Amino acid sequence: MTATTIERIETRLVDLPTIRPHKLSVATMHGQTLMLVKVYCGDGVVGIGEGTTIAGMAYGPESPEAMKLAIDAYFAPAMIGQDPTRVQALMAHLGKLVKGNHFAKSALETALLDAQGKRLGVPVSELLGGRRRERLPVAWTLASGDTAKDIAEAESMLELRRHNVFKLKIGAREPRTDIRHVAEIKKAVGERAAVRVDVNMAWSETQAASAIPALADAGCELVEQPVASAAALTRLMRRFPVALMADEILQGPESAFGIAKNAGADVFAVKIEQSGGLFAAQRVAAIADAAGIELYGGTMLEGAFSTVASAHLFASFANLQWGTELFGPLLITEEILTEPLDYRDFALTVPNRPGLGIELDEARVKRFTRDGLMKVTR
Ligand code: MUC
Ligand code: MG
Repeated sequence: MTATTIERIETRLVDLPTIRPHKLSVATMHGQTLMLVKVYCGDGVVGIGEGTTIAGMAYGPESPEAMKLAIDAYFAPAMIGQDPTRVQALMAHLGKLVKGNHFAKSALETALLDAQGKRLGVPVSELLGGRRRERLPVAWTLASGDTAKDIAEAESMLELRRHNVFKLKIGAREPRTDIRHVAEIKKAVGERAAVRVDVNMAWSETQAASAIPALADAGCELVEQPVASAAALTRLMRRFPVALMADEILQGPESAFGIAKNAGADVFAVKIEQSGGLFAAQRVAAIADAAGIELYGGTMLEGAFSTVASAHLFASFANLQWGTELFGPLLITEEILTEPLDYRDFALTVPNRPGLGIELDEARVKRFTRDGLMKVTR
């Protein structure tokens, strides 16, 4: 392979509206901001990565703006002149220079893998060990905040054959009100769809202990991150006839090991950004497999680039017992790709072209890009 180096890195913020308000226990989203990063290499190959958060900084410590700043000021200067083909070595080098910043690292690693796949003529899934499946089941989140609207949305998703697994965002209201909401939705969809909930850490341990049995009685099959701490989640384990899933407490391989060691979850929601990149997320999955913990492909409500990067990774997992929730691009009103992703028959098709296998529609994205395109060059 001819030697090449990284010549230029560009970042930009793209503000896109959502199809409806998306209500979580931590915030209500009306739009989504994508931090897109382009890595230009000397051999003419360009890789694209994405960093996205949920409701700015309401969900976690990073924001799209902070990712952009971290890349412009710290990561990019350290990457210029480096070999982009040694992805893991370069990411390890950056890991020594910059602590934390998992989301920014995930965006950069995605861009490097996209570039390397294009360079070698293989999809990113093949750089991760090879895909084991071409299509991934995709859950949809019902989060309008209104039971009747959520039921109508679920019905239309079933009619379209787009989703038959629904995750309900609860935790902002009294548990009693939320339980009624879940029961009504499950009653409406019946056996046609699975219903799960995500509490986003809103409950105390005692609230969780009294609400989870009622959720199980209502037909809910999975409860995601009901409480904030790993210790409390561990104490809730094995007490209810419903699976418990870790999300926010899963911040990469070390935390995964800590939870697995204590049998602290039935399921891991693996997210590439929260894990600190695709390789870190792969290690999280390996820990889960070794511990007998089941796997679910999570999302940060990402746009197409991070969604597809996640899809390449999840397609390579040995186990993916709970499917995925890679619906982020469908929550956004605008198409940012030259060719839309293929969502049908309750699944997403993993692109099969080199790299991520998707192409940014530059003209379209330009309309939504915040002013000021920052360039860091040699
Ligand atoms: C989360 O907490 O899992 C995933 C789906 C959704 O609606 O929010 C996200 C984040
Ligand atoms: Mg969650």
